[in-house]
Amino acid sequence: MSCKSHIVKNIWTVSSYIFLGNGIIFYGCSSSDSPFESSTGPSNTSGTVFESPIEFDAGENPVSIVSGDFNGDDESDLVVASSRKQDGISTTEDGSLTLLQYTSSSSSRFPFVSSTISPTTEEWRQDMVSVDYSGDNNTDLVVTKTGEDKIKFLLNDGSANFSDNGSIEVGDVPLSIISGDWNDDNETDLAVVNRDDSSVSILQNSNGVFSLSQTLSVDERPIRTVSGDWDADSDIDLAVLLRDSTKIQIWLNSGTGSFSKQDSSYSVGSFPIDMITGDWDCDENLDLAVSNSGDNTISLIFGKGDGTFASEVVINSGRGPSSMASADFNNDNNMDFVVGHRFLVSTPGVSLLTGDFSLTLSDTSSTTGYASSVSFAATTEEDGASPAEIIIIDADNDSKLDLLITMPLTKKLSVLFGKQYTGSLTCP
Ligand SMILES: [Ca+2]
Ligand SMILES: [Ca+2]
Ligand SMILES: [Ca+2]
Ligand SMILES: [Ca+2]
Repeated sequence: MSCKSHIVKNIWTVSSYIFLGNGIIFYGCSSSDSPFESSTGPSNTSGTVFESPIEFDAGENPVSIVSGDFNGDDESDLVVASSRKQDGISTTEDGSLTLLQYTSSSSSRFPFVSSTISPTTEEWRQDMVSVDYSGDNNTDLVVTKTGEDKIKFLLNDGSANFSDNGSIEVGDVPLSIISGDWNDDNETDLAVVNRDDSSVSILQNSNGVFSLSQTLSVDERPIRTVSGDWDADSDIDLAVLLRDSTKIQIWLNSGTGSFSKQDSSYSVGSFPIDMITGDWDCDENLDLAVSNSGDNTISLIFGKGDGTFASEVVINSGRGPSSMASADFNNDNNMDFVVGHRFLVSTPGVSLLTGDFSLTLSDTSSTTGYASSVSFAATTEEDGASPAEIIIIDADNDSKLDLLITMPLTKKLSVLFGKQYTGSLTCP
């Protein structure tokens, strides 16, 4: 189907649509960049495992979301970044940050008070991390200025007031960023995935000032990196997801924050979108999971604890899997997966970009260890809308795990309180 035959929801056409979900961008309309096409609409199942969505305004194009205690009251707050508008007209609303501060005096079940941090010029803030990089125990923000090939530092004064603390150049089109202490000096460092020059920039922190310590040269189109101690030698290693070669490269840390590429790489499915890490089977070896939007699967790649991984275990995810999050909802010491889905619903002449989300529960009687996924509505919108990023928290302290889902098309943060499962976020 040619691009021009699509009419995407509201005013966006596929050719101008820039999907800014969770570190991934769909540009233009080549077939490999188009969202998965489906003939049936999104799920309308709601109010069963999770309560029906409650939605809050979250900026012009909410994509990435982080939590952190930004005002020093020992409660977690949230920041949602509006990445870049989808109609091609840049304004200063691009790159705005919506700060949601936990407020104990609020009677709301979602007791967060919203305010907006606006940049002075339009910015493409594709991804961010919340971290105390300056060492004063206040949680700061580091955001990608993806259109300018830079990383921007926003320093927190301790009362959730953020000031511009400069920027640093990285590679071409920095799509995603993670933090960790690569050289074990108790200062938080950064790793930035640069999609268009196939590199990962390693930035080391010295007294709150960052410098480029290494540039990892990877295969084409890196889109995501995650960190963990893959070889159990107490330093933090990296895994890099490569979209075009559909594989994961492993980079082990020498202990000083210098990374070396391992000979073995690990295949994933077609058109991978997101990668997360965790210990899926609770054997104390960290594992990886990748959503493959081209073949509607999740690749589970189990770590052996020696820096190597087993070949992928493939589970079915339902159509157009993109963002992922994990927790043990059913308390069987195997992690379960929440997956955001996005797809075009195509009928003759018209396509709607939409989506939903799903829960895939562990099931020891299954050969893959997982039951079939069950889909739910992520929004109250009749046509659905495609989720960007998902985080799992217990927002109302009832021990049932809740979901926060950013919805760029509807400009909302969707909150779904857990109903059925008292779960845990990590292994026991
Ligand atoms: Ca460090
Ligand atoms: Ca290691
Ligand atoms: Ca494991
Ligand atoms: Ca489970």
